[in-house]
This record gives sequence, structure tokens and C-alpha cells, in this order.
Amino acid sequence: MSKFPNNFTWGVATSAYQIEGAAAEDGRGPSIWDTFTNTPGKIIDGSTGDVACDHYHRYQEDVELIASLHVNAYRFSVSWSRVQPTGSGEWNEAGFQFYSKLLDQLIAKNIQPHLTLYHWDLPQALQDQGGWLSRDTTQHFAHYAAEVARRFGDRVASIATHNEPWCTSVLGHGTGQFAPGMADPVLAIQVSHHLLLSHGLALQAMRATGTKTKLGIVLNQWPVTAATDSAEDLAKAKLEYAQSVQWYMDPIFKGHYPALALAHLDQSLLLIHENDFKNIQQPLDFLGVNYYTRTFISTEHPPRKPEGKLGFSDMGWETYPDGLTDLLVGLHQEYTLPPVYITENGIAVADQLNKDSGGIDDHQRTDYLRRHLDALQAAMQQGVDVRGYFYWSLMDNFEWNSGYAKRFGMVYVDYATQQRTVKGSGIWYRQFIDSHMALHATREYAQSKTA
Ligand code: IFM
Repeated sequence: MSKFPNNFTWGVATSAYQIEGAAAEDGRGPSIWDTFTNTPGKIIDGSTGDVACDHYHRYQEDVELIASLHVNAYRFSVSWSRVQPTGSGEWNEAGFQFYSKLLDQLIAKNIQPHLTLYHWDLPQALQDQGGWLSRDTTQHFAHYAAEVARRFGDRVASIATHNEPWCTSVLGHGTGQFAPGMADPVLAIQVSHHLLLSHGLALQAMRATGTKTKLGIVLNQWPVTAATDSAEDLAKAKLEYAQSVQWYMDPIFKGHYPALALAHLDQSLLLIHENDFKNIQQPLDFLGVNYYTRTFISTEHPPRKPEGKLGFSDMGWETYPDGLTDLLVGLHQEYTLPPVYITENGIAVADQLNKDSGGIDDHQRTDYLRRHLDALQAAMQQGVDVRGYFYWSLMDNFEWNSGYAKRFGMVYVDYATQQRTVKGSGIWYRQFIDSHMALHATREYAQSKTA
């Protein structure tokens, strides 16, 4: 039985570059992902986001699709270079119009829009000036944030500054798997600092507009499990948690970096200005948590692997719902959290369209979803103030360096025809939301009769 509160937010999520397409239309400037995908060898299937799900042209149909799932919220991101082609200077009115029409459509369907400002697609012009390695980018970001808040603040339920800054820092600058494709861990640390700073500056710039919308950030997080009780495994697991989770949480909630992580890096290489932490540690209206799996640490050679009792996704990620409970309860114990939203949670499955039935039986995804919703309830019962859940993703889309080879959607996309088909998991989610609503309606009715 659903123990989620009556006013719980039920949503699905996407991001601009992964679904929009229309890469060079109506004045959109190139972003670092356009450059990266057009660099041979970077994307597994050699694809780009030039067309993606063609959402730019099909947004009306897509809003109908969202509504058909009976969710009450939709999380999406704004492509910075669509609304400001060079990341500074001129605004592109056609770009703003697209999002404005999307918002109108969502609101008309009673779906709350949750907007993310940065889901990894930095305008290429800013990259040419140093990208996130340059402090100037933090100012440009704050300027962009304020403009979006001024224009859309009264129509969106929330604005998140960054999505998963860990990915921009580590995968974009530390390992080079993501745009802009730099592979230097020292640069990655500096980038993480600038991302955090830009978050704090953007929050202040948005608050200064007087917007009443809820402001926050979205972090990808995981609990870290040591493979054994050996001192080596335990120490490495602790360090990994400090470097990935606490590295972002501590500056935002405590105003400094975690000492353990600092002790493991050459601090002379990290440039921090006076007042940076003051700027970063801004009060948040919400924290977005993206959870997919835990991190498993083994110092043995070859390393031990998790048992994976519940299996692995098509990305090779272990299905580990208890990790969601552990993570949230751990965060709740360590920090004074604002209301939390699970802004992403989902699984890639090698879905096949059943030619006979025309449907997609993705029971592995349904099982993942059901178990994670149970895990979320368990965290809430232990006192974590969770206000909403967004499944990643609404539909199959461009999965970064995996191209179109991995499918996370509740809706199947046939990329040749752009036909969308709701998968079994989407039907299950709709029924789950319906029964949750019906339960509350029944409770309210019963209460009104006994009052
Ligand atoms: O597709 C991504 C999304 O853009 C950010 N979070 C993880 C998802 C799955 O890899």
C-alpha cells in the first residue's frame, strides 16, 4: 500500500541535448556536446544529438505523452546555447520562445515544470575561452541563471542550477569520457570548484530577481560499500565517499571541502578565492538526488565484484535499491537537509519492441522501479523529508558516450520513425500513481464522513 503523502510529486525527467535535436535551428549556438559528438571515436555508435528524439518539433505530442503517464511533474533542462548562443551577450528570443511554449503546454495539462539550467551542454564559445576552468564562466552562468529566473520563475515549480556536477568535473575533465573530453584529474578538481562557485553565484543572482520559485541543485550520489572488512577496503571506501559525495555536499552545507579528500590532493593546485565558500554555501529550497547504484570498493587484484543478487543493468550497473535508503538516511544524519527530491532514478534495459503485440515488456525496469519506490518509502519512514520522485527517463534518448545504444526510457523510441510507445514500466507507473491517488481520495472521503 502506498505510504507516500497525498501531495507527493510524481514525475519523469529528460535533458535538452539528449532529446531536443534541432541542433542548428532558430539560432541555437553550438555546445561542447556538438563538438564532442562530431569528434570521431568519442561516441560508441558514432551518433550525435543533432536529431535525438526530435523533441524540439514534437514537444506538443511529448507533453501529451507525459500527461498520459498521469504524472504531475516534468523535469527538463534548458539548452544554454539555445537561449544565449555564445554563453554571454545576446539572448536568442526564438530559443526562449520554445521553452515558453513548452511551459504553457505543461501548465495547461497540470504538470509542474521543474527546470535545470545546466545539464552539461556548455556553449562552445565559452569553452573556447577556457570553459569551466575559467572563473569568468561562473559569472556568465550566474547572468544566464538570472535571465531564466526572470523570464520563467513565475511558471516553473523549481530551478536547479547544475545537474550532476561530478560528471562534468570527473568524466568531462578527469577521464575525458564526456565533453569537453579533457583527461587531467588536477583540472577536474578546479572545475568542480568553479561549478560549485557558479552554483552559489547563480542562486544569489536568481534570488535577487525576486523569484518565488524553489531553487536548488541536483547531485548524483551513491553510498560506498567496502568489499570486505579489511582496513584497506574500508579506508578506500571512506575516501571514495569523501571525494565524490561529500566533496559536493560539504561546501554547500558546511562551507568547506572534506578534510579527508583535501588530505589526498596537492592543495597548491586548487585555486580558491577568499569568500568562495561564503558564496557557495547558499540556503537551498531543495536538494535533488540522482541515484542509480552503489559504488563498490575493493583493493584486491583483481578487484572483488558485487554479488548483484538483483542483477545488473544494460550499463553494467548493479541493481541495489537498499543503497537508496542507505544513502538518504546517511545524508539526513550528516547534514541539515532541505526537502529532497529524487530527481533521477532509472535503469537501462536492452528493450525490444514485440512485433506481434506492438508493446515492450520491460519487467526488469518495472521491478527496478517498484523496488526503488519501496526503498524510498523506507528512507522516508526513517525521517528523510522526500517530496518527489522523477523516473529517468521519460523516453529513450541520446545516452551521452553510449549514443542511442542504451535505453532508459519508460517510453520506447523508434529512432527511424520517431514513433513513441509506452513500455510496460510506463503502464505500471501510471497504475501505481492512480492507485496512490485513489487511496488518498478514499482516505479523504472517509475522513470527511467521520469529521
Ligand atoms: O542519461 C543520464 C543523465 O543525463 C544524467 N544522469 C544519468 C543518466 C543515465 O546515465
